[in-house]
Amino acid sequence: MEQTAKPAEAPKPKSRTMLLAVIIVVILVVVGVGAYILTRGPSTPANNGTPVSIYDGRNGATCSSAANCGFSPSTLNVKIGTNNTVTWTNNGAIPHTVTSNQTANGSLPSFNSGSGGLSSGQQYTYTFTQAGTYHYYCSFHVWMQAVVIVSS
Ligand SMILES: [Cu+2]
Repeated sequence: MEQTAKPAEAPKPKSRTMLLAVIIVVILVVVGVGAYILTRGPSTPANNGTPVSIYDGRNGATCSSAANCGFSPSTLNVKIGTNNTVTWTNNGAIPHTVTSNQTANGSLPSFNSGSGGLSSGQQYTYTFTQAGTYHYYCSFHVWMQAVVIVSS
């Protein structure tokens, strides 16, 4: 009776396996906490300037005329150094823009929330630093028009 002797298996050091397990757990915890911090978002709105609400959906139509959608207040008075940072919030259902009307505003500084528009719930903030009457509109729905009157 001949049996090949099994090669002696090297005993696995238990402490090494434990260490590996601990390292893996630590990595998972760090990644989990990191992902939580990155995805929870700010607890308070980032933009809290003088508020203007963008609305739509009135009279059963999303935004077919000035009767359905617009900016509220449609005329806003602000004073430089007091409340000249304005935050628009899209409280409507569809995207809108906040776009200065340079034809009406002439050489006054321009502002624009971006060509892609603000989705529902998104905000745009602009600080007025020069006195004047600023006409603006939504580039998607040009009948949405409003004014910010800035005094020094
Ligand atoms: Cu619009």
